Amino acid sequence: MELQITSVRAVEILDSRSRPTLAVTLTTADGSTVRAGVPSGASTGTREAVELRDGDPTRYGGNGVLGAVGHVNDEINQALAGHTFTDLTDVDRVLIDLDGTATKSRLGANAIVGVSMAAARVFATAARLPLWRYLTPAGVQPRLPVPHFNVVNGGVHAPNTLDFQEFMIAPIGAPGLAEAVRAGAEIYAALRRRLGAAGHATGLGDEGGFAPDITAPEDVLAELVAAITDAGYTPGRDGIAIALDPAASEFHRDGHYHVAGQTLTTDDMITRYDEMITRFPVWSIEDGLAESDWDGWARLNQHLGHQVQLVGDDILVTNPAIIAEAIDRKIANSALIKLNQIGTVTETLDAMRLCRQAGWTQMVSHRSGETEDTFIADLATGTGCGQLKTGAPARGERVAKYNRLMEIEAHHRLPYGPA
Ligand code: 2PG
Ligand code: MG
Repeated sequence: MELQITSVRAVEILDSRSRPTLAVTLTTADGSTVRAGVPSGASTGTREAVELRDGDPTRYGGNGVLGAVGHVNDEINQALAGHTFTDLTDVDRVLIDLDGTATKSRLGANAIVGVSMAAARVFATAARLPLWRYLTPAGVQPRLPVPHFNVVNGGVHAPNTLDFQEFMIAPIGAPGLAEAVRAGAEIYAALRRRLGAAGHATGLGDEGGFAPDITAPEDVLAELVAAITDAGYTPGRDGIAIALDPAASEFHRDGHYHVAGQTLTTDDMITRYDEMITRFPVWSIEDGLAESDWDGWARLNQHLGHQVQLVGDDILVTNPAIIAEAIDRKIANSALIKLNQIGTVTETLDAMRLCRQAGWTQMVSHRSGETEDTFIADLATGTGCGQLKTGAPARGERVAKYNRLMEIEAHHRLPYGPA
């Protein structure tokens, strides 16, 4: 299919944390106009593609993105407008070459990923396909992903005493997506009642989960199991499982892990996780160790990889080269997938293909700073990876993605569940 781009434009908008980000609009000669909103993380991996910020202290505390917006409107628009493309990979290739750096630091990964997402949308529109269908690789069965609802927030996502960043509930045993969303919302309501009754604040963290002043991760896990039961569901892989994202790089200092007032070694952490998965229905642990602790990750995977999913986020940053090395060194069995960590849709799909070929699972993910864009719901469905995390079943920018999944399910007959 041939498609002529006529213009690419960006404007500065706000994300869900009130920080500037980009909205990109792309138009084609046949009259299509599509839009993409760019997400932004807080607990970022050091090897992520570079998010370009202005650093001008007189605007948004230095967080403005007018430079990145300017790159879209000038250089990127000049490189794409008036040109004909046959494929998304051609557009992404132009973007990567135009930037010319390994980390997309010149034009900004935030500028590039917005254009790449918009380009994917416009190719889907031209092919008269839903976005998820356009993103489906040859030979892959699309499926509706298990939503991972982040119902308790800590770490850098909430101003509370909790060191672990994310506690998620995953309705693996639900009969379908809409029933999974219902379970998530009902358990979220049950958890609010429990926390309120125990005298905890029920204000929300960045991803819409509650942010109580609980310190020990095990105490949160006990509350989750109780809330699942209160809401009438069964804790466990046949019903509602639990997933963790401790985001351990954030509490790793001087070679040690600092959790709930304790100073722990890598092997102490592995023992702690071992005890947690014995006591609680935890099926997935993301960033259980720090991104610098590759040897620790290998031991963790050796010890627990046959029992739980061990997801690399900060350590892998959706980067195909790093994922290839991680597969080789057997340091995990799953990758978190975030478009803006690598900066183009094509490279994101490459990362997911590598995982599939190695027998690794994948979980598509939002960022803690989000827009109302629902691209990742289609990405998770189209690639058939079976897992999506996009916050609590609350707050518009999170709910938009879950709502998109419910609409896809209502209009298409697709399987549900982990791949
Ligand atoms: C994570 C993400 C998303 P952030 O660590 O997995 O939940 O957080 O976007 O802040 O990196
Ligand atoms: Mg993470």
